[in-house]
Amino acid sequence: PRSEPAPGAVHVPGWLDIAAQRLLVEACRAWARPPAGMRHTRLPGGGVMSVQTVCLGWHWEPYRYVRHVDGQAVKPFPRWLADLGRRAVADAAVADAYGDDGGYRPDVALVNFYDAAAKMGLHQDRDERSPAPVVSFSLGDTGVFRLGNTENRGRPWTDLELESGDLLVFGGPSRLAYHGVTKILPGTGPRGIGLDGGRLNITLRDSGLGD
Ligand code: MD3
Ligand code: FE
Repeated sequence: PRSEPAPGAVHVPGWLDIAAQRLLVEACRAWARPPAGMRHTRLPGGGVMSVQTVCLGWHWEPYRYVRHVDGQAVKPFPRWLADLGRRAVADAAVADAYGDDGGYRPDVALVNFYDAAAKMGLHQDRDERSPAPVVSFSLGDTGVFRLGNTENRGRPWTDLELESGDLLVFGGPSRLAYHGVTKILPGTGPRGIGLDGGRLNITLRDSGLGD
């Protein structure tokens, strides 16, 4: 089952089976540990995000990518995660924006953890210097995801529930759409993936910064 909630945005429910979800949760647990572990991102305006984030490959420091956080090197972006992202883009059949020479080559992952009260306001992801798609994997409790338009934070938007195991790929015209997470539905995640409450989301991106 595949749906296209907006041009270039592809949703594949249940793309990750329970075994794959369990492996990703286990990987997130290791990535979350210090040094350069999971934290609430501080915004330049003084706010603090309710979501907690750990970055691989490059660290997202609003609003740019850097290699270090608190003086510690960012954890590496593993090859197996790039391979998973390539399979995801191929299965979703979204143009990878690289032409025919090898496919999607992400070098950054942002891992977001949402407790029952966490939200993410509508925003655009404009800090990557590449037109390549963003790949998102959802794990644990269901999140209500709002996909807006490319012009502003207002309507039209489409709300969709992202469940554990779902794949979303944002390419083409959707790449610069406003989007956010309006709420988490506690107690909806599956048993057996090693996540006891809350929602994890992993996004893969190409920073466009090279090595
Ligand atoms: C649509 N994360 O980390 S993932 C983010 O569920 C972020 O944690 C949300 O937005 C989360 O920046 C949403 C889905 C997603 C990610 C990137 C997009 C949707 C997108 C970029 C463009 C359009
Ligand atoms: Fe985003």
